[in-house]
Amino acid sequence: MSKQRSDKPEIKPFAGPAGGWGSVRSLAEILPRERVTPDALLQLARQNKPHGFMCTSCAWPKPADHHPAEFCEEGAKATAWELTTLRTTPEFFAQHTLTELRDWKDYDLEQHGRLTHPLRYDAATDKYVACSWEEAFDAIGTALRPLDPKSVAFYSSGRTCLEASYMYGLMARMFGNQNLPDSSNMCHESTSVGLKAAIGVPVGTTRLKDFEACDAIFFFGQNVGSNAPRMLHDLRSARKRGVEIITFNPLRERGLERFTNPQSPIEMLTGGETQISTQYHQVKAGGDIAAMLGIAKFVIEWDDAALAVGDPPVLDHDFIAQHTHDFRAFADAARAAEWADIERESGLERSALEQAARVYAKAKAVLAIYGMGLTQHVKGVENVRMVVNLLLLRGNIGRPGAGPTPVRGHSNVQGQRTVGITEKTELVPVDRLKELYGFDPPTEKGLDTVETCRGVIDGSVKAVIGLGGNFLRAVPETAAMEEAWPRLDLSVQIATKLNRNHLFAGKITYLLPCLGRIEEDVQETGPQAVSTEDSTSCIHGSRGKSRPASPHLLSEPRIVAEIAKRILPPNPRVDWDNWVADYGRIRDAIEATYPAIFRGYNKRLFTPGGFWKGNKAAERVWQTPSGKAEFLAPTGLSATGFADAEGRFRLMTLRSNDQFNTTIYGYHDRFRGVKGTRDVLFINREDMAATGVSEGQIVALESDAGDGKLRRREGLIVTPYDIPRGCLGAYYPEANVLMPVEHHAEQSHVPAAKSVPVRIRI
Ligand SMILES: Nc1nc2c(c(=O)[nH]1)N[C@H]1C(S)=C(S)[C@@H](COP(=O)(O)OP(=O)(O)OC[C@H]3O[C@@H](n4cnc5c(=O)[nH]c(N)nc54)[C@H](O)[C@@H]3O)O[C@H]1N2
Ligand SMILES: Nc1nc2c(c(=O)[nH]1)N[C@H]1C(S)=C(S)[C@@H](COP(=O)(O)OP(=O)(O)OC[C@H]3O[C@@H](n4cnc5c(=O)[nH]c(N)nc54)[C@H](O)[C@@H]3O)O[C@H]1N2
Ligand SMILES: [Mo]
Repeated sequence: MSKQRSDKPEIKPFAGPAGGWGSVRSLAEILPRERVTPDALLQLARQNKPHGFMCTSCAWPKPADHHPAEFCEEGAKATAWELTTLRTTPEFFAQHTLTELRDWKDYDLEQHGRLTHPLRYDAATDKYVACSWEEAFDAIGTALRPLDPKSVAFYSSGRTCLEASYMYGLMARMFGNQNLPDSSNMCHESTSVGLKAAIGVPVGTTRLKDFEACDAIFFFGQNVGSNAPRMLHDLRSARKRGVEIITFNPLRERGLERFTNPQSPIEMLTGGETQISTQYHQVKAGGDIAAMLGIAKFVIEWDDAALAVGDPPVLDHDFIAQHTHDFRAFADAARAAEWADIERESGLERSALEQAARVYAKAKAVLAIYGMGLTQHVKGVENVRMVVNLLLLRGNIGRPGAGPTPVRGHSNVQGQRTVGITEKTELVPVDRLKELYGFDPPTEKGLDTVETCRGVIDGSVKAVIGLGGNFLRAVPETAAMEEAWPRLDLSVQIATKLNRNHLFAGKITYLLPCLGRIEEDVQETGPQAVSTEDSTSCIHGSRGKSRPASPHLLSEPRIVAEIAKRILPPNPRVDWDNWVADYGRIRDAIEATYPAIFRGYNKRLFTPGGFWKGNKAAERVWQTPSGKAEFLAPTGLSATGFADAEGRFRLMTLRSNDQFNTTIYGYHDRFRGVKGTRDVLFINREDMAATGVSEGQIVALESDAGDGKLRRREGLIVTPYDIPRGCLGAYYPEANVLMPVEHHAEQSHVPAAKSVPVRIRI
């Protein structure tokens, strides 16, 4: 029996600002729903502060001079979600088969509360049953040892701390593979690939202090009000200084329009609010290459004209000559681009792009902030390269207030890549690992997320271990993946709450419950701290103090160590137990592996604001083959990777304001005015008329990938919305069934979740 929501769906425009009383009311709903104890309120006061714990929600940096309450609505929801007093116990599993639970919604599964015991799947009864940790680890070891290492994938989600991530990557390599797919593969991998090729580092070059030095911000495809709300404070202060914020987003996201600071009594009481964007351009999904090329075209042609008459140049020619490569090819491509093509592909008028270009040409220091709206396209890497092209034109990298600022997702997703969670050999200090641990690390490229999906479907992947996350729900092609999953020899999931991935068993299946980051983690030498890296490469210590949800939980480092001991031959140079007894020793090992980044790691662990790992591009040292920052002329104007056709739409799969990825906190997407349902199809009114559908009508979507496979999502409520023609919006992860595995970014393999070709079926 599927559980039902009590709320009746209600969809109507929301007039309020981001933040403000809406965020306070939302908290007043969430805290009682999670039935938290007063301890949770104490924990909230420790959130994102030195010696406190680092929020489990987004990766936005934590300032050294923190506010009294250094958390946002979403961060508080994440904390309450972990500290809930609700529990999912063996008694629960005795009452429900997995077949039955597969009819439950994502919300109902997680809302049932924290997992309390290690569990083994029993095929005879189709139920999970409690087991001992020893039994689980021994069985996992017995199942893994005989397998070809190449057929095993070690997935991880970006929340896992640096310590557990380092051990996990090392375990995989000692086992004999680099099959380390992670959530980053679905997220900012286009950044890691694009920025590395363009400026020699895989991460953004800016820090919080750059918000104080910029005079313009270009903002592409990131929904700050829902997904990184603490940044609203930085944007608000920038606006108060008169900084122009030029936004490109198909949707008018409320956080990008206006914000009332919930921490300012005056703003709260007077209804004061800050306008965030000074220009708002509703670019078509996949239209950013065209939009950025249009801006570049203006700036380059103004420069041509200025030089012709001896006026001061518009471009930074000294910077371009000294620091960049291939400018000419890019500039020629911009000059040659036709306005008709730019307007058609971006969905924006030339005059609108001219307005944006004027701001760019005038600004002395420009930040370019972006998120999934750029990375999750077939041309996602080119989107990122276009951001760099634009910045390079006026030397906007490597000086105060300027630079690319990708907004990372999970709280330690960037850090995982730093400490070896990667399928790519060139990102790993292979010689150092060999020297430290006396083994030959594999050099054959491992499987990323898309390749793991292919492998699960074609049967070449035989075992998947999941360190956090909800792999089966977050990936594309969810129907085929769910069908293939039971063919796995082994499925092991390490998690805090029950999710849909856990409802699909392999031949041998274990569900292992772990401590969350906010909980006290006591090992042999006493309470332990862990660490994470934020979006701006600052590394923070984090100490959990809350009482664990169950006495049977183990920490992630401990679980990894126990599996490692069962699958690897003894190695005197890696004493897993010794590491787990004192996480400071894991940090010493990380420092020994990456001495330049982690110098004095344990000593600097609780530096207010985190300690910075450094960034060569920020110093204008370009670690690229040419030794310079690379311009790249785009190969086309559209990022979608497919042609437009009659009746074919570009579907953007979106997050609501009431979810963290596949974790659904509730059914209230406040900023978009949707309450009580997630079965929404956002569509332009003119497209409704053209398709012959009416408001409130229930329709289906079918994928239109042209590969002959039927992929269908039923039951969507037609919802007229301010969205460019030809584009649709629906919520992730429910829409993932429509995404072909092969519809991914070239080079980075990020599933192209922001322009999925679909048709409406009535
Ligand atoms: N509360 C909360 N916080 C989160 C998350 C969460 O689910 N909930 N998830 C975390 C994670 S892992 C990540 S990666 C980040 C995700 O945070 P975001 O990067 O904000 O990702 P999305 O919510 O998918 O939204 C992308 C935005 O891009 C816009 N967009 C879509 N297509 C295009 C396009 O072609 N061009 C442009 N210019 N814009 C486009 C959409 O309208 C939307 O506003 O947030 C992190 N923080
Ligand atoms: N269509 C579409 N698909 C997408 C996206 C999109 O925009 N559109 N976004 C992509 C992106 S950016 C990302 S990052 C991925 C997200 O993919 P994942 O990172 O795999 O998914 P999450 O939903 O973040 O994982 C939630 C689960 O993590 C577990 N968990 C929570 N806290 C802990 C903990 O402390 N330890 C452990 N071990 N487990 C914990 C809980 O059991 C919870 O159910 O999805 C991607 N998929
Ligand atoms: Mo993400």
